[in-house]
Amino acid sequence: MKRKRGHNNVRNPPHIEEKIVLATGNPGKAQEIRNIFSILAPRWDLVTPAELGIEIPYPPEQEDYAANASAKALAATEVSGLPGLAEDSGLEVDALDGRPGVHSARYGSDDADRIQKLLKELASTARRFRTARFRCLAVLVLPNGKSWTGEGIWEGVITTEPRGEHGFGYDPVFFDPLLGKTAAEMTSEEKNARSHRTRAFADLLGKINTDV
Ligand code: ITT
Repeated sequence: MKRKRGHNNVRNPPHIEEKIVLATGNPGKAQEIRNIFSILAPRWDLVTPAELGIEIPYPPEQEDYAANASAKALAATEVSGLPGLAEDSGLEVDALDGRPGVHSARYGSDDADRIQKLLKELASTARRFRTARFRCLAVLVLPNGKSWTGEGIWEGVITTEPRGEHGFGYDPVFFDPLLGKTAAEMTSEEKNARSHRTRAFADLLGKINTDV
């Protein structure tokens, strides 16, 4: 008998009534991802490990965003038995040959320390050479092992001092020339309309939707 495309259980994306574990320990990220999904896929039910009362043993960091995102999503799936959604992201500064990149979270002890360290490293770099981008790799893994990956980037310039109160991480020093604001000066709607994270999840959802 001929099998209908899209009716093979091994390949199907999560059912909309199924919970999906959002595998992140970063509250800023978690909030943004929930806001992004409320627009892109409002029927997906994202739950954090804390809400499920489980702990995810995150694997050691690797040199590769996709490998890190897959490892986080897979760990969430293995512990919960539910689909796991994760992303790995970072800030790539051209004058620093792409650093801190995949190691952005560990570049300093907290957000303020990371920003000060970055501004110090760039102290003698002229504005036109302060170009940078955020990169995000998003992964969804199903309990049967099937997975999809999406990628997004957001181009900008590193400022000489922090500006703005919103967002998290490097947002106060990441300036978007098209909007004329740092990411921390943007409303969450403005940031989510442009960010690497939105683009990565839109790319991921597009691949899932067309993988029938
Ligand atoms: P999880 O692994 O638990 O998700 P994490 O913060 O450790 O959280 P990453 O390893 O992916 O996540 O590190 C990403 C870092 O890159 C993050 O901690 C920020 O410092 C920075 N970053 C990524 N996206 C950002 C954004 O939208 N705004 C500001 N900084 C961002």
